[in-house]
Amino acid sequence: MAKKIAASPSRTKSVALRSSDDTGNGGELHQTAGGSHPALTTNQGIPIVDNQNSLRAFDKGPTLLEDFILREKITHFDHERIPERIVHARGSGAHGYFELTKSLKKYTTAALLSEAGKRTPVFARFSTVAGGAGSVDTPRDVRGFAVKFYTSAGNWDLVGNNIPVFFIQDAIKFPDLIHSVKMEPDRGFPQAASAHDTFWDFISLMPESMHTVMWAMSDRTIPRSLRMMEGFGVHSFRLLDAKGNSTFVKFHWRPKLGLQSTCWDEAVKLAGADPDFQRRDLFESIQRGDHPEWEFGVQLFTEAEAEAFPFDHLDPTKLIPEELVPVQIIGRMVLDRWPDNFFAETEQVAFCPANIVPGIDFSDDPLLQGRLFSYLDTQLIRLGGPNFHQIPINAPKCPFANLQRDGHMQMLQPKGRVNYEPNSLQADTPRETPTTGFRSFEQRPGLGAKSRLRPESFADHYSQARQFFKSQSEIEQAHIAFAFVFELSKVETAAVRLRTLSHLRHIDESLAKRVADGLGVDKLPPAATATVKPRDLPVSPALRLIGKHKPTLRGRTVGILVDDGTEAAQVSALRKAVEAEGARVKIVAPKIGGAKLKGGARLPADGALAGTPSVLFDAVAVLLSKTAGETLASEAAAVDWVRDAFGHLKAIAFSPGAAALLDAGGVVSDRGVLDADDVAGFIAAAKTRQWAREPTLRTLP
Ligand code: HDE
Repeated sequence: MAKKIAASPSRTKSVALRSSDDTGNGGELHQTAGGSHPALTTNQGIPIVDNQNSLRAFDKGPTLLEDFILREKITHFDHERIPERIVHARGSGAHGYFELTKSLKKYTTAALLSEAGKRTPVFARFSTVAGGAGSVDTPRDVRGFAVKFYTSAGNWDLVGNNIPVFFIQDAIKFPDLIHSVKMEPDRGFPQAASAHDTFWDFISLMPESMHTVMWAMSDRTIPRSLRMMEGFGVHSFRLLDAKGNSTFVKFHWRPKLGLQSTCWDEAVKLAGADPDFQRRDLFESIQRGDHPEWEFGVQLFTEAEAEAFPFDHLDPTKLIPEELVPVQIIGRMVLDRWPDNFFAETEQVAFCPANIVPGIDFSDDPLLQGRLFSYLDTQLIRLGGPNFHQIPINAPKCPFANLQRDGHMQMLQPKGRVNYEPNSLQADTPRETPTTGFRSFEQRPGLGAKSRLRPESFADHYSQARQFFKSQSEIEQAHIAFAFVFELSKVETAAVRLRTLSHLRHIDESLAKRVADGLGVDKLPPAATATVKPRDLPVSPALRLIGKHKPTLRGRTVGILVDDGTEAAQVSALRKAVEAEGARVKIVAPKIGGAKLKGGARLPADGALAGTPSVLFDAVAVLLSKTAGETLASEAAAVDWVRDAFGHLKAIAFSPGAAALLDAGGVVSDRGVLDADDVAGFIAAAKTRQWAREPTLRTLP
């Protein structure tokens, strides 16, 4: 016979306190070692006596169907997942506010854009596009940059990306694009990667994708942090004034910390070292009060100005260079609160470009027009019915009322007998607001034939791709060439590689040659057929990433490798200087318990060497005694630590005792490798990557 085991730790250790009314569980508190807790109940409010054992017919006997507590708990668990987003499944979000610093009253009636100083609550979600919800944070991928503004006139969703253009011109191609980049259907891999045959097969058959592909192969798609990337609304929108006059607008987000990307090798290693690298970075920065911030900018232009652009601004594969229409900064966004619950907020937030407020309107960009349909449709399947707007994260923070009723998961209990309009039976039913309600721009299009034709003004697929490449610095051009070689080297079908090269010839002949060389292609294929001959547009330095890097350590992290015998004074001098710059220090030691510094004090570690590679830091210091330096020179994790920091172009401060380890890691002297006593020199070097080092250690195409 089975021995009777105490059913529940909380039951055996606790004393149940009955509230005075004794009719429900609400007043019941259990006193446990941890303090007072509300009573554990079923979803029907029935107090649970034992949360450790299911109800069985007899000792070692079968479980009874009658156990409604077990069935409720397991059933709820079985239904805990909802379909993940078909794109942008992997994402991290946070609450904050938008503050208008410059009024656009002249152009728009939108309250959030007209009262300088006004703060509007926001929820922002950043995402990768291709990977599943459980995929890693650092693949090469476009990042989503979606912001829900809870304005006083309803919710406005600006659902953008971290690059200003898109792969396709017409919404009808979106399922094809996404199918091509996601896992291949027969084999179910690769996860979160564009480096495979189906993506490049599709792309190389879509000349319109070439401009965005250039961006995708640039370091923009391997950002260092979500706090260090730009955001773009991509499409043109309209601002409408009180008379209904329209001004076109493109929206921009600019990170306060400047732009920064990882090196490709670093991004790959980060995927293993910390799959949640960017989510953790966002979480930790908010938790410690170092609130991520972006400036909000607009490019404003009239219809007549748009007519004179050398491209069609309604084509989402084109951008408007800042040199042509400057970006005016009109506000800022600060993210200052992590969600209480990831699922309830970040997972259930439902963005929709069709959520727009009076004073803003859509343009006729055919991609935007398709999106206006897609997002509501996807939420119906993802969140299960038409009442998802009642989920707290999606509900407007201003009053909202209409006569829509019922449906799955209706949470509201409307009163009265009237659920139609017009009506006369109930005085408090909602009515139209003719003066302040949402109005569309009164467009009077000259009617052409109903057709499925692309406008001729969308036909130039190469000029802006060429402009982008020519506008990059040498380092960035080399990285783009490298990314093409890397991605195409993963493509098994030689014809697809050649077809891609045939497009690159229109963008830049030298780029095509470099990529061909990197792939081992001896003879370039003929250039692809171009409907419109590519033109040379003026170089636009604003398109550079490195140019937008700020020489700052703010928001960055410096890793210090220590071991027994490390000089305490050296650690504290460095820590002081790094923290004074607004950066953090993390101590890494062979053991998590830390190291016994010279003089005897133990310095606890933030990470153990084996699990805390240098890819997690922006700059590093190796502060070791001679004995420790020599011992660690034969420890692979330590050798990799310094080799990678050097290879990823980071500043390295070192104590003389670290020499043997630096030698083992192939670290050679350059302007970014500094004596730890030169604290000022190290801080200056740590504010940027050591670009001059790159050609000495990596063969770039
Ligand atoms: Fe999306 N996109 N998209 N997209 N998109 C979705 O909506 C879609 C496009 C973007 O953090 C889906 O709620 C179509 C451009 C972001 O929750 C879906 C087309 C841009 C997010 C959808 C596009 C975006 C999405 C999937 C071509 C940048 C994540 C889940 C017409 C301007 C939002 C969801 C979040 C999400 C459709 C193109 C950005 C399926 C049909 C262009 C940031 O509705």
